[in-house]
Amino acid sequence: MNIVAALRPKVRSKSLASLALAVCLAGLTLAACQRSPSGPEIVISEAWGQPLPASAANGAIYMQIRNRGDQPDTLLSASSPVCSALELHETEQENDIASMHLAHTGLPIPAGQVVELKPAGLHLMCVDKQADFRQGAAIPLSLEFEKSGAIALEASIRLPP
Ligand SMILES: [Cu+2]
Repeated sequence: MNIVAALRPKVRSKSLASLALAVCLAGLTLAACQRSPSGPEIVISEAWGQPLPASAANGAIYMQIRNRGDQPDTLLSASSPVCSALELHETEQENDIASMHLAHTGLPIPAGQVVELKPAGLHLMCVDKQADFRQGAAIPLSLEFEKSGAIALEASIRLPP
């Protein structure tokens, strides 16, 4: 009896994670072995920033951070080769005056949810930008998550949707 046949009765009654493990034990695919059966799965989409005059010192970047996994994760920090710092900011509205402050602690990304960085809310602030935020430009970013590690992406500079 080979190992796949031996495992089959158990696999039928269990989850996909067990199936992945069975495939892993059978040595059929390396990819199945490297994927943990559960955890966060971060997908970042629609990263963008508004076009700005070249003289503007800072530029805001927005995006949707989705966690398709079954465990929470936390955005710890962000960086870009074209920003002196890439800070997580939160905009607050008080008496018709908008002000920004640094969000000091990490940003939780709960399992199965989407955290939206958008105008008048959370954003990443490219401080002392060295890139021109002209329409059509792409700004390289790297976001560091507690469990998922670093995720690289580009934000496109365009008009608001
Ligand atoms: Cu800001």
